[in-house]
Amino acid sequence: MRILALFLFCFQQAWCLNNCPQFWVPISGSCFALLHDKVAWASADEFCKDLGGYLAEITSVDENKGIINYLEAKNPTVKSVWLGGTDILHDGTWFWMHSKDPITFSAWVSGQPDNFHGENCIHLNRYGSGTWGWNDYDCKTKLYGLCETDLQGPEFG
Ligand SMILES: [Ca+2]
Ligand SMILES: [Ca+2]
Repeated sequence: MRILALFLFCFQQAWCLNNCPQFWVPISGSCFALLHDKVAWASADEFCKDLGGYLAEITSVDENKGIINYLEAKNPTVKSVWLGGTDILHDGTWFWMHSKDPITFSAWVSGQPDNFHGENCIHLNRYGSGTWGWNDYDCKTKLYGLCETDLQGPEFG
């Protein structure tokens, strides 16, 4: 009975949502997983959806930092990942594909986005100096996809 009460109480409380699915890691109030295969942006988007998530939508400096720390600590050979941002509808108007929200927080590297030869998809990239930043890139380029999904409630037996 107590368990049931806790479950019902937790059901509508955001602070009760503190679990990530297996193989996903909690970062800045959300869950993330890295695809271990390099694919084009649209394919990465599909894989993330099939896994119950979506391509990562970075909406704060803390989230951006947390993801960079995770990549450097756990996947040091991965220097570039697809994010869920695109300007595929209108060049220069950037939005997140899953939420459809306009991109307000951004971490573009200096000089980007430049729409070089018509680039419409955002990746998080580590540059030679070790600096991380966003760049608009050719959506057909094959990169690792970074998936995101929401925190989930505790499991009751
Ligand atoms: Ca563009
Ligand atoms: Ca670019």
